Amino acid sequence: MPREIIGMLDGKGMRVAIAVARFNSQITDRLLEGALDALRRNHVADGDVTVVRCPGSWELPLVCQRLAANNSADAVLALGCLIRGETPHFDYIAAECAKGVAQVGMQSGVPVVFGVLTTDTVDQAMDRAGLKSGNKGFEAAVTAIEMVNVMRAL
Ligand code: DLZ
Repeated sequence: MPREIIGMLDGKGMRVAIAVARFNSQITDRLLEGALDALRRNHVADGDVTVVRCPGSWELPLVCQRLAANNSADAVLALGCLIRGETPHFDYIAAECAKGVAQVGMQSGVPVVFGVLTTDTVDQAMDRAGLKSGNKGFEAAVTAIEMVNVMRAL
């Protein structure tokens, strides 16, 4: 039998930091609610959760970098919502945000989960923030818990 490592969904004692963008806050507030719900359901104590608001998704990597530094969090969530407009802004911000968040995880060794929606329309974003297609904030928080336990087991 191969040795298999599985990250359990138990967040007891885990410290989780959440960076959430205010831009498109009608969506990101729902992502945050979903994330907090998932953390509570998986035994992460409210007192072990830190929420930091930043202006937009562009700023998320820097905030995540600070949150991941100095062993202050076991996992970091980046929550944001990018909706494609008529200018190339979307592509620049989405690319840098994704790259930056990934880099923070790789450089810090702390699981940093990408909970940033990139959609064409507000409706698509609403669907992914709890309306029809689940809540990506909830999913991001579950991923964070699993990853902390995977990394602890490796
Ligand atoms: C400027 C901007 C635009 C056009 N669109 C979005 C968006 O859809 N989602 C988002 O999170 N942020 C957006 N921003 C703001 C940038 O992320 C950033 O906050 C500003 O450019 C200031 O650096």
